[in-house]
Amino acid sequence: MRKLSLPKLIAVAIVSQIHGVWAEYEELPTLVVEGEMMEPGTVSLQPGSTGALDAADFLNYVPGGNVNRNGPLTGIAQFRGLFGERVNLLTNDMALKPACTNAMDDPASHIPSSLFQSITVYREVTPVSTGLETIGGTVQMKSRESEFTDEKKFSLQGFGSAGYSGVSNGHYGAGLFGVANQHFRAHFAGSVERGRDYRFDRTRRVNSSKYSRETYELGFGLRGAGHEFGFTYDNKYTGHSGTPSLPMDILFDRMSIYRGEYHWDLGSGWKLSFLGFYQNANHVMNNFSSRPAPTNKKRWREAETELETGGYKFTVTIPNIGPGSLQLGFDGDVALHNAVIRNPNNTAFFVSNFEDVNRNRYSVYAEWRGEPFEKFTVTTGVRYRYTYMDAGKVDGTPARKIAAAKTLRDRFNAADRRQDQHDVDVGMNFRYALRDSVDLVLGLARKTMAPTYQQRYTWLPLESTGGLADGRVYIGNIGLDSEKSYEVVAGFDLRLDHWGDWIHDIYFEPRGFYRYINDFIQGQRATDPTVLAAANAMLPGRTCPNDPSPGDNDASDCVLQWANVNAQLYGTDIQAGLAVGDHFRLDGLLNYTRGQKLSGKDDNLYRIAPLNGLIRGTFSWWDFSFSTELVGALHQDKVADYNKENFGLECVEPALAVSALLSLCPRA
Ligand SMILES: [Cu+2]
Repeated sequence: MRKLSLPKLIAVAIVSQIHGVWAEYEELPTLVVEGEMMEPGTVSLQPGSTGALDAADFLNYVPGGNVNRNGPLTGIAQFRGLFGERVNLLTNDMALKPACTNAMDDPASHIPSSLFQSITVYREVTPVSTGLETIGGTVQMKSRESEFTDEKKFSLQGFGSAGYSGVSNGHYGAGLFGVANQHFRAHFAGSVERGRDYRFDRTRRVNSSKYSRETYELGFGLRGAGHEFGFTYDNKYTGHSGTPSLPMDILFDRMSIYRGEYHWDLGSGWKLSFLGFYQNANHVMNNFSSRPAPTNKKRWREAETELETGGYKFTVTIPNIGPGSLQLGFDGDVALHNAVIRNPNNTAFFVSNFEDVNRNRYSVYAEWRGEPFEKFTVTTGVRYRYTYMDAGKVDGTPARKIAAAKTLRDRFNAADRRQDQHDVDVGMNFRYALRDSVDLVLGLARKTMAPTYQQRYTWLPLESTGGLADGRVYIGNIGLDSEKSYEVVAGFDLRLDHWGDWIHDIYFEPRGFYRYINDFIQGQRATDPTVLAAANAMLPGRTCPNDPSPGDNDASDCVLQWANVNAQLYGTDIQAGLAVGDHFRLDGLLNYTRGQKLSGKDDNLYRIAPLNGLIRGTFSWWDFSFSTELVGALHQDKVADYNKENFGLECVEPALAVSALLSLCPRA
């Protein structure tokens, strides 16, 4: 945080986009990134000014990271090939959830980029202490807030930023105003973002890709005599915003988040900590306000979803347990989901998509960190988690008119919908300093994840998939088992101060990973005749992307049912860089992931990012810095057959883009 007498800072971002063929991206993110090592094995980026719309874009700047983008304000985190809820995404330490059944309001996009502070990922095995379910790693995102100072005297803190992007005629403004001294801090922050449909080739536009969002946040903190307390209230309103790869667009999304934390430093290494949050959200999406409405008025749909959730985490750190310290934790997280689908042209029509669905998790863990031998550090943890899930009885117009849909409803209502899951996670990381400039690293883990509520409780074949965007309809499977992942990560960190007279600050940090997932949950072609009959009656003439027999009035190849299969993922991610002379540096990333289904018919996993990388050159002089980037991705031909993924190929043509940013910052 820069301390200014008033928000004097005006950040001017000149974004020049020379070439943008990567249709999946509305704007190419352009930013100045300062890489910073937090602790060995973690990467944290702290961007300066940026042309990126939301925090999800910063995932492209961490090794192994990627974004599944379904709209300008809808990005879903992908890390080493796993995405969505498998990635434990934390926003200011909270596991926020989307209210939307298709994750239109995914937490990866929660923080507007102008209020974004940092993103952190773990490059070895993600420690079990970082979250309840960390099968796909933990991504920690932080927003800007007021900070304590070292002085008695109060000082003002501030920050302001504004920008414009040409492709969508978009503009944003954001600011933070705060006061703080050594014992007290308080702030108000807010942002506004607006943009029209993304245009390309002069006359063409992506329908619908406009966006509109307003946020504000109030926060304060107290500190003294080893105690620290903090509270924030965060409000977000998203208006008409497009999600072109999903069947509907956002009409609105209203979200409130309350967060409290307390830390007590008892001295000599003893620490107590508590974090609690409460989130509620109300969301409506439809298929007729932002995109061309279906000509058949019977096909108009509007869905309203509600979310109420909260979580807590107690930790105690005990020093001197052997040559290290032990952290014990107790955490819980409860969520209640409701969703109903309607047709504004027929007030009698309804489908209770999800009715009082609970997904509650309660967990305890122990994690030890220490240095048992010289130059050899270990982090090792074990976590037990109990997951409780249940759903209320459902109904809907199709179940009153279609015999097969009635059977599905009655079957669902008669089933034992309550499910209890007991799972154990283990994670271990070893780091050995082979030489002053070389660390060897090794991580081993077993991680688990209980099914999502969509995977269990989608009772009619519908496109409620948490944002898969594959154009298929899915039916749930109440009896699904938890996923079990067995993971190994290995690599090294090479760091050299100097190489010759000119080259310095050199780093080269590759990692290789392999993961076998037992009971991996994905869609399989539905075979249940009742499900297929219901789909045919509900969706007459339904075709889906790459339907092998379009127009045959047979929905069966568009209907998938969630199932446990076995899968493996492996790959590598590398980050490297060096500085030349006093003013120039080069940094780069390279990511490769391969995902395969192993049980049944051979297949690739869905939506795995292709081989991709970036190279960034930065020229700094006085307080100016100028960066230019080269972003590239290869064609992805290892696509999933179960949902005929080759439909999306034109979105991953080889892309080459150069972007530039000039940022002007005052001396700190
Ligand atoms: Cu939605």
